[in-house]
Amino acid sequence: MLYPVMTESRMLFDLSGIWAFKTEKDEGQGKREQWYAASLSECCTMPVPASYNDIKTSQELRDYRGTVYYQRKVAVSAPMLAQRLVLRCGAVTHHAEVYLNGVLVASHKGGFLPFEADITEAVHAGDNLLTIAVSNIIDHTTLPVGEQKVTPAGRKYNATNFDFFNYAGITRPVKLYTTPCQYIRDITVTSNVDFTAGSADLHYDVETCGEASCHVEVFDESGKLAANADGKSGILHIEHVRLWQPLDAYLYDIRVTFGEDSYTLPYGVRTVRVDGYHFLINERPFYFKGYGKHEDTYPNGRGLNEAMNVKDLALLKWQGANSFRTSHYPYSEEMMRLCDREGIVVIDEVPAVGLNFRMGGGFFGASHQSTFGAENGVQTFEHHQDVIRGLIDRDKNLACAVIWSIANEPDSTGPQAADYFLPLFELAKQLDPQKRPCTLINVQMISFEQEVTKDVCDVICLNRYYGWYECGGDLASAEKQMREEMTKWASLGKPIVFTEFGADTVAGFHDATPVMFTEEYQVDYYEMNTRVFDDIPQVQGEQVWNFADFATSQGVVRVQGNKKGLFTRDRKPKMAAHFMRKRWLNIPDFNYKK
Ligand code: GCB
Repeated sequence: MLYPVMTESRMLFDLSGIWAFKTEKDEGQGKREQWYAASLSECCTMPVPASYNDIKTSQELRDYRGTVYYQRKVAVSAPMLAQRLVLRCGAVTHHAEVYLNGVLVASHKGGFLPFEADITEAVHAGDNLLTIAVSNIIDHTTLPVGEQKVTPAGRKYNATNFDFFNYAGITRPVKLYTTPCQYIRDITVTSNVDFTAGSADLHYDVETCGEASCHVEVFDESGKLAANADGKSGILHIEHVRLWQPLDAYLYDIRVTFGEDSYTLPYGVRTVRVDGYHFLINERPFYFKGYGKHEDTYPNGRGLNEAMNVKDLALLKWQGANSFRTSHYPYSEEMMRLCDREGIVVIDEVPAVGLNFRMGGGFFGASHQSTFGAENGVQTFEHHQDVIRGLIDRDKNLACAVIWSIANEPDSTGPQAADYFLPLFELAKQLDPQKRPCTLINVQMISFEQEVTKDVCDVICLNRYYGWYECGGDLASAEKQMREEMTKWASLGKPIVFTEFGADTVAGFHDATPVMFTEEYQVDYYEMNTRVFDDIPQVQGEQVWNFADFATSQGVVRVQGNKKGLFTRDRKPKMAAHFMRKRWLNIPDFNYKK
């Protein structure tokens, strides 16, 4: 799916701004009263994009469960009507119904991927009424997974089966764009690099609608033509290719012309593959240094915050890091394009979190029950396939995306789990034109012996909390146990990346002896963990949990949110941020472990 851009043939309108907003008094009220058919009455203001939860002050809105309505007028001019007109939502969390002039033009399930609707026939000149109904309901059929529950006081609520606040709303930009009626629908590019000759062959494939001739040109960053070809698919040969490298990004512009339509795709040329226990980027062993993150800022919630995205990457570079994981859902296209431009390496994750009723349920709010059981278990398989399709379709051309993560910490043990996950790995492999490595993020509770995906994971990704959930406050025992477990994983001979390890730390808590929750303990925790990593050749990366403190649902294990950040929620470094900075500045991006 192409990201909407302005070209000489395409107009682009960003509908970000203040929209009218209204919550329902009881379930289904909006539909019953057809709120989408006329201007909303008794509504309030709401920014788009943003999660709505923290924008006002009431607990009612913060903890709202159900459907809300967003509305605005969209003035359409004659030049827009002369073309094909598309409405595109970057992400609406978690379900959207989009109405134009009272008519349903799109509905979409899943809160973290884009969708669009051709509205050429549905608009007219002048003002059009655009309404988006947004539901935040999570249950056994959604990703992430949740459960519908009722408080003792009788309030229905979303019980999350995951450790982040269930932010909702129109969280990414809503845009209108035009194309000629014969248009470019999609572009797919893969590359073969000849490292000896210093050249590359880019295989391209243009999906179009209509009949016209197709021409493709590649420009380097100075605007010089590097290659060109005719036809909807073919090969573009680039001499003296400049590769996209971690922290040294280089993006070519691939300009496709099809009849009257044109589209420019930024594209980084790089290769990625696993060789033994090395993770090779451009044939050199890469060492992952970085974080699990969240899209989480105040008061935007999960709403796109481009200033913070740029800031976060600046802090990442300041720390000597080179990568992060999009835990636990696909991040905005804007962030991914930024990573492509800045050379940040990304483990790209689908929103498959909470698939672990048997073990996680009670901890975050949902119930303990059989994860894949026919009656009460997750019913997400089809949707899981959809989000894998959607993510690969969206990010397939990005150089920054180097691994697909199929799920975070699922109940990946037993034959039912194998039946569920193995086909998903196959699907990702089959869909990805670049055939990137795939992984599943293993939770500490699923042992080496139990893990059913370890043979199909190209990279072993482990979330481990030795010294926190396991042997908290006793780092000597934690270290002993961790070393014992690691001998098993190392025996696989595959690259191992620690995708989570961390300790809750309240900024400003100090003690002369390292006590849990103090900044001193967080430093000691990281010191112990990284000492173990350094002793194991197969460990090819470390991503701390978490980049910054973040919002969660309330509970006795969370102190105004999860406090495992190296940075506070407003991005001030804790002592451990300086510790990791010192460490990472001394670890090269390539060839750390021979
Ligand atoms: C995990 C989860 C992550 C939590 C983290 C924690 O294993 O993957 O979502 O936030 O632990 O802090 O407990």
